[in-house]
Amino acid sequence: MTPPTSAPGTLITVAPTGAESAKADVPALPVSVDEVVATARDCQAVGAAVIHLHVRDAETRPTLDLPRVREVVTAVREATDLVVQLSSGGAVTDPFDARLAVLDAEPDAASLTLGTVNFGRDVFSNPWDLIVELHTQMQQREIVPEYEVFDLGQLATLTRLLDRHGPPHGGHVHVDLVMGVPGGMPGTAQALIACVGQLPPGATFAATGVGRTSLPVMLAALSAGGHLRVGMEDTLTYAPGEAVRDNAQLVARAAGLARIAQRPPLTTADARSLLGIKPMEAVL
Ligand code: KMH
Ligand code: ZN
Repeated sequence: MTPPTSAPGTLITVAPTGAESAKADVPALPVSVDEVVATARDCQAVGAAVIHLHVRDAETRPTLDLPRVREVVTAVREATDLVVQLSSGGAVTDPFDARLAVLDAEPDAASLTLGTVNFGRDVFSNPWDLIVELHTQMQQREIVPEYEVFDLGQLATLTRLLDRHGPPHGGHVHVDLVMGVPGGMPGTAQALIACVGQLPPGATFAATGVGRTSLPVMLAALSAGGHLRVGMEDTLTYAPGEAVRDNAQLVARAAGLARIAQRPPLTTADARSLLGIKPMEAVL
């Protein structure tokens, strides 16, 4: 495909929490409802348009408990205009039925990983039947998927999925390349360009570089016309020897680089239009 090099602006997604880091190890990680809302507000103020949410329980552990998930979705919607994207990936230990059930919380969008991948010493399991179930349930519930790709071959799965089961709700295909996970593709410009060449026609992409691949992936994505995902789910070190202060610090850096690339951060309204998500006033 032709890379979308003339993309007018940059969609910035913040992934503030994830399921992997412990609050005890990373005190700045937002885990309570109040902390997630504060981070969401701060990140929107410096350029984020989408929030990718993993929810924690009162003991700070990752949870897919539906009332808790709904509480966080509602709180973020009340405090911000951000597109609310729930993780359907959860933690590597989460069962498939609980991962599917997060769709009951009626987010604007949800992540949908396109294949099983080694995840450090764990396995992030995403068999074909689960992929199809998530895709078709999101079509029926009018939830926009963000297709998460950890390896090149998962883009072939995306093409097969769209061929067999039709386009996602909203009609637009948006992919997030999650790079640098130990077990997945490396966080390099070469790997990113290989993926861009395999995107379905008309698709947009964002890229996320885990850990120390954050900056090279961000720069490669901007130069290839892509969008950005940053946050403490993926990156805990701002510079060698310097811990990330908070999610807004990462979003502000991404927004600054996007402006230097003359592709400034998209507003939340523009992000909804790009992704095929209904306007905010239609959600509330
Ligand atoms: N926590 C990882 C095992 C997603 O949010 O959809 C999976 C993940 C992907 O973070
Ligand atoms: Zn995630």
